[in-house]
Amino acid sequence: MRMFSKVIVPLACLTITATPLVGLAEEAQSDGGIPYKWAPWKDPENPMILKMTDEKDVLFERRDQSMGAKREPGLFYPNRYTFGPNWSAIPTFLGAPIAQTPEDLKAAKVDIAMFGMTIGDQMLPGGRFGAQQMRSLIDYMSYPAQGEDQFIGVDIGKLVMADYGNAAANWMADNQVNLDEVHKIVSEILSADAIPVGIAGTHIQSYGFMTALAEKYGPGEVAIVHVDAHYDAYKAGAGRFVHNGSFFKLAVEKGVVKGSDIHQVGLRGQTPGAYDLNWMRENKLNFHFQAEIEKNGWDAVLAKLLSEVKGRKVYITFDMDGVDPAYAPGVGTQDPDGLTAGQAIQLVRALGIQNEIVAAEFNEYNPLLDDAHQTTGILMDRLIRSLLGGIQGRREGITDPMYYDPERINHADQ
Ligand SMILES: [Mn+2]
Repeated sequence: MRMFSKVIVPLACLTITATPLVGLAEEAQSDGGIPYKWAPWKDPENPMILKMTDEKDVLFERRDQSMGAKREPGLFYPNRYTFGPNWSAIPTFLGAPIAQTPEDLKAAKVDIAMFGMTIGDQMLPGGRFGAQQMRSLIDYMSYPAQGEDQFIGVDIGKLVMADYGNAAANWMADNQVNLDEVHKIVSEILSADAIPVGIAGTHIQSYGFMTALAEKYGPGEVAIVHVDAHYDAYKAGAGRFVHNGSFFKLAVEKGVVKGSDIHQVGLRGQTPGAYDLNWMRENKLNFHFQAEIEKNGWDAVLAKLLSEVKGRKVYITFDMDGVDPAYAPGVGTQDPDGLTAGQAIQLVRALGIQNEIVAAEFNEYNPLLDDAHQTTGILMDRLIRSLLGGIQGRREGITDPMYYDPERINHADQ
């Protein structure tokens, strides 16, 4: 069973309660809120639980593709031109061709399946628009899935990439219901032995990644590298089982991951307080606060982080607010200080070289708050490309995460 289903199935069982509601309808609700007779989303048996609707959510219904042109499984190239920027193309992630099903991914032996996420769970909302924005960046570097990494000198175009479309999100429902679709799409991509790279949306979706990875590999088999200003193991539910600042707490408590699998970097801001920091210690999270970077220097912290995860399968969950807002202003929860753009690029490249990357996502981008030059979006694009550079470098036999292309280090040596 999928982990999240375990959470919501009991709620669904409690939804056919028309008869008991009659008896309760006359009673004022204990919390002073809307009486049950006017609040079908409340469970009279448990005032802490919101009921989901009994109706099928049409937003998650998959289209019957047999109505379209017949085609064999494989990649679909939507564009007229072989080369050129996205303003002369039907926009896709990195200009990659389109895959719609796991069969497409398998038939084309896809390495990297990028998909957009559309959950809007941010403090300053707008993340749901990030995926489409990333396909349409006003950026010279939007050519079809290619480009030489200028640090290690490998061509990311050697990877077989696909744009796997978006994961839908019900923008009016509680965002917890949207996690099923993230779980399903990550699972589809994993079933095709491709690497899911989730783009945009908000950090709650990490829960759907972790449950899908736990199903495939077993809980505790994947190390998580978490770049963020925030620790995301907040004790308070804020009215929910899980939200974009608390998903690690639920994941550890439900046994989806072990605390010691979580490796955090860039933490700062006004939290955690003593209670949550103690929880992080008790559960053996590997956290690297910005304070550690300031005290010991980036190189030392990066080396420590890399040694912690060496030899492990890695899932990267990259919150754009982990980067200094000087480089990434378009986020939902801004916090001054943080990683530089260069440090962030180095980190994902090094992980791509050193580790078997089993999944990655780059989230919390809010295009409504980005600057006019889409600085945050363009950095996120470069982070994705740098990760792909590292992955391709590893495939070409590069083993040192600190490797640099000699031709790009010193022209005098040539
Ligand atoms: Mn976060």
